[in-house]
Amino acid sequence: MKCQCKTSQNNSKDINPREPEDKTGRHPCFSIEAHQRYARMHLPVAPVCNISCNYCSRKYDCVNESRPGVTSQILTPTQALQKFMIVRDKVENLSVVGIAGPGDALANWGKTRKTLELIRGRDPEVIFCLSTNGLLLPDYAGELVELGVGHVTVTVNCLDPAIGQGIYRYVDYRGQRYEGLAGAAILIASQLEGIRHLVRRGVLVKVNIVMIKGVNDFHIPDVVKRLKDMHVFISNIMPLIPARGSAFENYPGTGAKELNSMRAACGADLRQMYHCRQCRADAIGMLDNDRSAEFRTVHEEEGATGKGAVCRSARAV
Ligand code: CLF
Ligand code: SF4
Repeated sequence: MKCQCKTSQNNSKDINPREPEDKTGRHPCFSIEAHQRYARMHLPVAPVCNISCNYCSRKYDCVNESRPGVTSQILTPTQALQKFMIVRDKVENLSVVGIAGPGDALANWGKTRKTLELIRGRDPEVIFCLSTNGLLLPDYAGELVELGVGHVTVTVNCLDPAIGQGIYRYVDYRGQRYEGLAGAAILIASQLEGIRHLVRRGVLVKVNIVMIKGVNDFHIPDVVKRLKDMHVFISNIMPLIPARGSAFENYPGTGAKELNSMRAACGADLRQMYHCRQCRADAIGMLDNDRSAEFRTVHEEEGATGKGAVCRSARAV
């Protein structure tokens, strides 16, 4: 999906992304206007995942590819802070720090929390954002609020475990692995409970939905209606990218036309995101101008996991 915007980093000279104003107005994913003015950075501190989505594949990184969830390196919280300080100095319109994998932010809670604490200690204004599959949201929603995470994305592909069993291979929960209906039911119940908790506490919630032809596409309008009733802020219906090596590798991808017509139909119920770029777990910059390559060597020289770290593809941030 090629962006048509004519924006560049240069139009950021007159803004201070760290001024305390309307935070959502400075969040490039939650606000269409903000995506033309502000930058975000992802810190890849969360390598592990606690579920297995059929559209996800663990691949080694390739410097030539830019796929969702992929990262060139995994950072420790201390390295993440160092990278943030470097990027903050160089990307003057940086407004958001997000944790978006390459696994699940909450499945790596110790590292995620430490990273947020370290950064907050150095920057009281930067907006915190986080994406998760939602399995552990009921456990950590309260702490997220206390840490000042005001924007959270949860990937909710369906509300019906019968559909979910075709999307999730397994769910690891409280020390046990669940497959099929049981796993999907646990995941969906956790997602909904977690979203309710966040909304009650004033967190803006975005829901990502991966549109998979013949699997959940017919069900998406019902999902969006339910999200509206739960006061979710925006939904982001994303195309399936059939990742090599994933269970869905031979499934048809979702075309732009059918994707946008689904978004338009669902737009009658809930605000829709049209400008998602399905970015990497180490993305840096404006959504249409990824600058992660500029900063990639920063920690490779200092002993971070480096190239070859486990990464995920086709994930839904
Ligand atoms: Fe990152 Fe996601 Fe926060 Fe944005 S991305 S954690 S909400 S700061 Fe944005 Fe990237 Fe799309 Fe995600 S364009 S994949 S929606
Ligand atoms: Fe985990 Fe995300 Fe991969 Fe799903 S897509 S298995 S939530 S890393």
